[in-house]
Amino acid sequence: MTRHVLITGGCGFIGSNFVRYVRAQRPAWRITNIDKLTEAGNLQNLADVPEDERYRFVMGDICDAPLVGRLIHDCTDIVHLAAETHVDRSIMDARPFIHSNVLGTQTILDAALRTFEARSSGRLVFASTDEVYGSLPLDRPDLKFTEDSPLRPNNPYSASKAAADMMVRAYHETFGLDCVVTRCCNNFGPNQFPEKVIPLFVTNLLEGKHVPLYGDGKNVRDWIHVEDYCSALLTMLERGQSGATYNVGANNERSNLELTRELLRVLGQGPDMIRHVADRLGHDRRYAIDATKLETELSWQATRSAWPEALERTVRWYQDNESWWRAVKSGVYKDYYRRQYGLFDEAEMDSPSAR
Ligand code: NAD
Ligand code: TDX
Repeated sequence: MTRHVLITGGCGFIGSNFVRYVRAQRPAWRITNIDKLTEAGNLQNLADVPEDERYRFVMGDICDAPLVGRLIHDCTDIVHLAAETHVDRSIMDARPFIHSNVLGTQTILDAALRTFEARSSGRLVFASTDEVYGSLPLDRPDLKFTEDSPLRPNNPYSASKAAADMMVRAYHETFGLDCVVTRCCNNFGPNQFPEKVIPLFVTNLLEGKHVPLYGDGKNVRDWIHVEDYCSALLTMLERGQSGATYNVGANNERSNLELTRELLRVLGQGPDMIRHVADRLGHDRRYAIDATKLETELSWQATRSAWPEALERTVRWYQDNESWWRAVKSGVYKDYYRRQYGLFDEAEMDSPSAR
């Protein structure tokens, strides 16, 4: 049977790259993409993907149980990426994070359970994050997160992802639902919403603006190119062990100051463009991923993440796609969607009769 994958959050950064990746790698597969088109979700990210028998877009909220049930009924598998994803926003208001990340995941799990159990087939791949492990100290470079590290989320975003991650585990353990959990490090690449550090800094520099570096700039992140994460997602969908959790990383740790200096170098600008600003509350010091399990059990390798090439390619993408990020930054697409579709009222979504 031809696979028909439900991708949630397919209009976001990773989702849109994954839609394109699956279409290129598995041309026979069908894809349905459900996305609510939040600030980070953008139909322009898939402007080059026509809707046809291989690809369908549905604007909707993953908390809408009847809609999600209908969509899953038509699908063979789910890659669940939809989420509120920006840590700073979660510090300002945690509620949407509980709605989409926790309630949304539970809605997907219940619908998957009903449909896949009745059919005795169907897999759910869930994008958790390395942030669920909390933070590592800067003075212990020997330490990395393994799949057995305790979950110690430190901000509302990572706490909501940890809750969802544990719900996925519980549905596997309790009901035997075929699930795979992936915990990946920081992604970079094309079509990333410019509230995340790399596209924010690159586009600010292209606009002649300063870049706001939080705190002392010594916080460390582990960077993977989004195409490598897409290949990991596909690998886990096809060959991951049911019930397993896999870390995904590319051994590419950099402090934020090192990252900023690298971006300034690529764009030919000087350190005077850095503005040291107040630190993020509860700012995790260091993330570092040990991806040995995925590499050895599933023979997966990161092949597109090495710096400086991968970072230079990414900067070039933003240079070549100025109209995309200028429109995103000015909110032009949001006005378009508001006219075209009408915006969802969160309260309405809690009601099963909403649709
Ligand atoms: P993103 O913010 O760019 O995209 C998220 C997408 O989900 C958007 O298109 C948004 O409209 C959609 N969405 C949000 N709430 C929804 C809802 N209730 N119903 C339907 N759609 C909804 O995020 P991203 O960076 O592409 O991340 C995708 C997934 O990967 C997330 O689950 C995130 O937690 C995880 N992840 C991201 C990274 C990273 O570095 N970007 C690293 C590890 C894990
Ligand atoms: O303006 C900024 N200045 C700054 O110094 C921003 C936006 C960020 N930073 C720092 C904070 C972090 O140490 O850069 C680092 C990266 O920040 P983000 O891009 O916000 O990513 P992070 O908080 O590390 O979380 C990301 O990786 C894990 C994604 O946003 C999550 O969705 C993913 O789960």
